[in-house]
Amino acid sequence: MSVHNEDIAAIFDEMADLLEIEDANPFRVRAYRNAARSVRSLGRELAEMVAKGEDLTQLPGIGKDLAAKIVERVQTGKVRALEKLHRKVPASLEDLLHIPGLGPKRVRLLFDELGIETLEQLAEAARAGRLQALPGFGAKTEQRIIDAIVAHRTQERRFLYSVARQYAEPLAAYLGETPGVERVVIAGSYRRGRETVGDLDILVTAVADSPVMDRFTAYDEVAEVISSGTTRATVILRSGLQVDLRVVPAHSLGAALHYFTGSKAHNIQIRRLGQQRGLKINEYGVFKGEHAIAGESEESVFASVGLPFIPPELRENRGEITAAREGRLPRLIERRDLHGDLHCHTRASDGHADMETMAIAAREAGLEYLAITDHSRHLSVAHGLDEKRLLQQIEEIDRLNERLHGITLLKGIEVDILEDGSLDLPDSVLAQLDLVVGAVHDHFGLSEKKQTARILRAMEQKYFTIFAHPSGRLLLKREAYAVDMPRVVEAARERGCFLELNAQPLRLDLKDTHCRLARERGVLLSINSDSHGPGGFGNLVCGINQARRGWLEKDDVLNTLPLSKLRKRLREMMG
Ligand code: DGT
Ligand code: CA
Ligand code: CA
Repeated sequence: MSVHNEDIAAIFDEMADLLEIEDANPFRVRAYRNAARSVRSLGRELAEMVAKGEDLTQLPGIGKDLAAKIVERVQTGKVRALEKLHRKVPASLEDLLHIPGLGPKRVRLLFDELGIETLEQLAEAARAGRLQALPGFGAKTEQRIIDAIVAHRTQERRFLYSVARQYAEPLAAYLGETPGVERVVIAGSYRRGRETVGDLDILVTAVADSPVMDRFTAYDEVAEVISSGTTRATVILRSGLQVDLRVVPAHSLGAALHYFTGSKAHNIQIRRLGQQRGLKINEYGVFKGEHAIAGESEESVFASVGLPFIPPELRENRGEITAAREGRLPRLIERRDLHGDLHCHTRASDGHADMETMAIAAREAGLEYLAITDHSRHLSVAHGLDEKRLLQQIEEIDRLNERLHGITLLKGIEVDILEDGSLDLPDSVLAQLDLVVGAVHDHFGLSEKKQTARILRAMEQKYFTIFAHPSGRLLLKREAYAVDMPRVVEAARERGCFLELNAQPLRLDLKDTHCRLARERGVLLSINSDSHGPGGFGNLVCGINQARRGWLEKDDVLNTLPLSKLRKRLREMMG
């Protein structure tokens, strides 16, 4: 088991963070920070020094106590003092420390008073104005925290899933062509289908003398080799994307796959279950004493703690383990379950293709129906349709449907929700459509109360069918507008209308947790490509990823209905 200096430095940093949250003696905290810095600047591997029995206390910043922890880490693979701290302080609290203005004391307070453990929860609480109730937090602090979270997110350089995929798949294929390589799997957040990924974590099984490491570092997209050893290497691609590669023995693949797929929070829970059964679970296998009892497949790892296989998308420690134990895991939706797409654009507004081209592309994507939903007049930058042009388009769709085979076009519009919550076109014309997709395209800065009221009012309109990209966010670019999403979900339930899961990689809007909320409240989602050209239907798979992360099953999604049933459902809704 190779231990690198960075592993040890990271442990010391982590311990310093956790001790600070615990309000420990500042001298102790500083000792850990100094040690981390010292370890990082060493010219040689600590593991090697340990193996040779050298005296570590000779190193700057390393006393007897810290030297013992290094030895413990190298020889046993763990540090008991860190595990003890983790039992007291949730690991995600460390992330909160990276927000300027949030010191350990405040992090502790947020956790104790509001149960905030993650940046996500912090952002939500701040936007909801709940921080102001805490001593020492005012409206200004709250705003600063929101801004800082935004800055922090863009700073840590993440890649859209769809971007990462462009680099990941060719690299995986390249590695797969190496002599002696048996399997290549991209694990980590990528395998969990997260909307953005920080880096790629690739696992490979190979015969002993496979040149896979050399081939990896020689890959022509590699800009920098950060580290490379016999079983692990890290490179930065020219794109800036970091890739971690690990070569694991075939009999450990399941254990490694489970470990490196994460999430960390999920892994910790699984390991805990193992501990309760006297098992040690790590990236090498599941061990009873010295004896490996599982680890070749992921199924065997789950089975060792009495669980069925949990799909990667669910592994976020959001109740999937309990659900698995109780046999309540969802049967996740798949791409082939989609029968149609209810949101796309043509040249009539801001699309790049005509209606027929879009229809044929949708048919080739295996769809049975496609709703044409160009923009409405208020969105003048997109050359939105007024009443007259929309009526012409309706006629054009009728004519086209007579000619087309294997695909049916539905009549729709992406109508602007105006500032007061009214719709951009009159009922008299909306009544002639199969469906009406409503969207917010301006006044993003309204207060949460006003924005929510605006949306709720729009949803009450007689011909409102689907609320498009409900939060308005653009990943890594623009935060969601302030809106009370649980209220919106509730209103959709009462009104019997639908919410969109916009599948554009930059949107993926609704986000996973809100998809799940909608499912729990019985509100159907429509997974729409929002295509602006014939290539757009390929994005549906990104929407499916997101839906799976939101625990959605086929029956939770409107456009899994075959056309006849969809029509019936829409007619009921449109009165
Ligand atoms: P990312 O890259 O930020 O999008 O997210 P992940 O989930 O891919 O995280 P990454 O690349 O840091 O690590 C990959 C997986 O390895 C992670 O999901 C779980 C596992 N892992 C990494 N560090 C730890 C750790 O300290 N403890 C445990 N239990 N698992 C870890
Ligand atoms: Ca990763
Ligand atoms: Ca990684």
